[in-house]
Amino acid sequence: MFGTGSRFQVRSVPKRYLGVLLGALAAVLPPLAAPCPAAALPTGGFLGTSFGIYLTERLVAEGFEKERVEALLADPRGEILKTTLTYAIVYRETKADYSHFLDPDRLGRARRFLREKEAVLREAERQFQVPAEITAAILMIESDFGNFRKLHRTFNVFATLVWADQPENFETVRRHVRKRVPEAGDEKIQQRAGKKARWGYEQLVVLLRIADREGADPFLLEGSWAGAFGLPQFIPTSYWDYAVDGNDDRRVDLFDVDDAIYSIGNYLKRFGWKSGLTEEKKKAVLRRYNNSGLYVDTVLAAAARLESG
Ligand SMILES: [Ca+2]
Repeated sequence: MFGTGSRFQVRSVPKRYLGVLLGALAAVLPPLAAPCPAAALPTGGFLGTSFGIYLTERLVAEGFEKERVEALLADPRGEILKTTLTYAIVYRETKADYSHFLDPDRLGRARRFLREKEAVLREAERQFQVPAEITAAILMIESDFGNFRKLHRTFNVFATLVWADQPENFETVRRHVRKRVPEAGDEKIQQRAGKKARWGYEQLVVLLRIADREGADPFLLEGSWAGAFGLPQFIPTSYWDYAVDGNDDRRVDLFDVDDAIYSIGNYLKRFGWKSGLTEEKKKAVLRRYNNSGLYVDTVLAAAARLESG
């Protein structure tokens, strides 16, 4: 599911010259007047940092081999993500605008998708009773049928959430959160950071189990700043519990369209979707996919337009 690539590659990064260069600059430049220079977020791996030690202890206690964990945390691709710190710790309720999903271009792409994948969609509909148009609407909104950019390493998203709950990182976390939510108080930030860290750690553990099962490099899985990945934008626990193999290649790859179609059907069925549901029951099941009334209304509106041709 992660594409190809060797596991745990370690590349040397010539950072040792940077300190020399900065030292030379400091000698010739006057002191800067910046009142509070921003602490740089960790990059280049976590091994040897207090966060790395903390995460190693927890993952080893979880049953992962120490050598494997240390190799993972030594990987230079490990970094703390600014976007996740800024957006994922404290939410600001916004009225997400989904109306652009109902524009003719997108609906045209959805109609083409329904034609091109008709056989798979109808077979999935038979198995899970989720109409093809609902599946197409979800794929359209979640990832535009895969025409989205993979932005963030999923491992780093969850590592960031765990890192953000370390007391020594609080000042940094607060600065990033307040860029987006200036009124967020310390107590709220701490409380949210704790909650997100518990959730992020659970996701990180499942991500590593998925990587083990699929024989894949966990750093190659990429997705949103919130940790969702693949065409249907599942998080690791949703992948683990509900993703299924739709093309019978014995792999569950949410970047594969057939697997994505079947996984959405399986997810919704497991949360109670069946044929003949009332509109209210449909909404309740779809809220289990994304807990937003606007999202649910947009899925149903898009599906209704697709059904009408
Ligand atoms: Ca498959």
